[in-house]
Amino acid sequence: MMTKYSFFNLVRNALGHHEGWAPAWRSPEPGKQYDVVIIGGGGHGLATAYYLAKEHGITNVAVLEKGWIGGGNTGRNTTIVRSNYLWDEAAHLYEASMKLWEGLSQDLNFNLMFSQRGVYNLGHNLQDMRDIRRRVDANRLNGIDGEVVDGIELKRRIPILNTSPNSRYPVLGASFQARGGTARHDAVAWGFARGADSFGVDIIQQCEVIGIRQVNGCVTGVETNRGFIGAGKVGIVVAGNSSVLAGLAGFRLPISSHPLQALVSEPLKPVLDTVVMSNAVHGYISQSDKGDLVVGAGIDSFNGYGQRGSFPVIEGVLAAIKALFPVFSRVRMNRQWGGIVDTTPDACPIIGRTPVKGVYINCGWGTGGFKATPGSGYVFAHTLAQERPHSLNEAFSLERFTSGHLIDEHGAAGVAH
Ligand code: FAD
Ligand code: PYC
Repeated sequence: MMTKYSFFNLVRNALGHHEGWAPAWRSPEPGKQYDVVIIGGGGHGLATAYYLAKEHGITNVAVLEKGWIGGGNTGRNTTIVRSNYLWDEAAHLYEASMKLWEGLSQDLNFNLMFSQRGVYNLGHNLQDMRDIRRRVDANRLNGIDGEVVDGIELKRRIPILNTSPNSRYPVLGASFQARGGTARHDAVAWGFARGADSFGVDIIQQCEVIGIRQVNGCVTGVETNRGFIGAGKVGIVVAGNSSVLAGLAGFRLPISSHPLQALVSEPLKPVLDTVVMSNAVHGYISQSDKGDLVVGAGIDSFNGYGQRGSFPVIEGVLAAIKALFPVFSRVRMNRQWGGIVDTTPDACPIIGRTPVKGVYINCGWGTGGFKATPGSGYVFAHTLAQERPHSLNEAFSLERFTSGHLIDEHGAAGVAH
């Protein structure tokens, strides 16, 4: 809620005095010992800290971030939120997250600009349409909204979409999730950071974890570039850097790290009021509230930790978007960047304990974890606090890669990999 002080401060600053803003969270020096240390100040790590404090009363917590909060994939993604996954385990997890999104701005008292403008996943051939029908039916059985839209109706709803049968990528129809949409990514990091800080969580930026100390197979803390920090439990939430951190702790993960790129255009007048994705052409597009076209690509196929990708991928995605939306052919792109995504063999996350006692991991969200940010934090906080998984993340253990209980969500992943 806006206080009298913050209201007058807002007016004062709006009139030109850009000073006197109270910081939204503290910048404390690292403490000596915490009940829980979260490694990684992205949305998932910050959400975990927030729910640890809010839902479990665990506030002696530090979030350690090697750069700045939200500077990883959280601040680099194309912000698409949806919950239309095929299998029950994934559908339940992403839908729980969707329900949290629906009340999150109010819960955090922070405007996340969550906009349920709907998400279309295009079908380009008969097999795509059969898969779309199957996924929408499965979603509806799980109580998740979904609709199959044919080509004629699609053209009516999105007149600028090229549905000509002679186009390079003929469009036969799409799935549509009306409750899907977008949110402001930085605000998600900032909202969770402010919320966690208000409960007493220490958010420590410029603090890189360079070692995980253990005694007799049990974690005792982390080595950082700012010294040793003791911890009863450690949660690793570092997305593309997960294999590096697992290596420091002495175990291996079935993760491949790849660059994933995105671009934004110059701002345009409102022209596209929904989100359009095509897994087959490796491209997706929405228009931000500022007017920029937000365009994303498929992964670069090589592995790496550099937050940039290669030019042919940019060329490929822009050619695809131009074929789907000829009206954008003369739009100029303003910026391009890359993040590093942590992909697993079944395109599903890993959330749970590790071979090191007291060390827990939350990773493998790959190309699609932004939408899961609140749900992921919620279930990971439960797992850390209760030392056992929440029913929603039980199926997402690391052990599934040895037991064979995989959850193949390649079809519902927004970006093929
Ligand atoms: P991050 O935000 O990457 O946070 C991890 C943090 O850990 C980083 O800030 C990093 O600096 C820190 N860290 C790493 N190593 C250390 C260390 N040793 N010590 C301390 N800190 C460390 N998902 C969707 O659902 N919808 C989308 O539209 C979408 N589009 C995407 C587009 C692009 C271009 C990219 C790159 C990703 C996209 N994603 C999307 C995926 C999504 O961004 C991620 O799955 C999600 O943001 C991961 O959040 P996170 O908090 O786990 O990771
Ligand atoms: O998972 O919806 C998704 C997505 C969109 C763009 C990248 N990932």
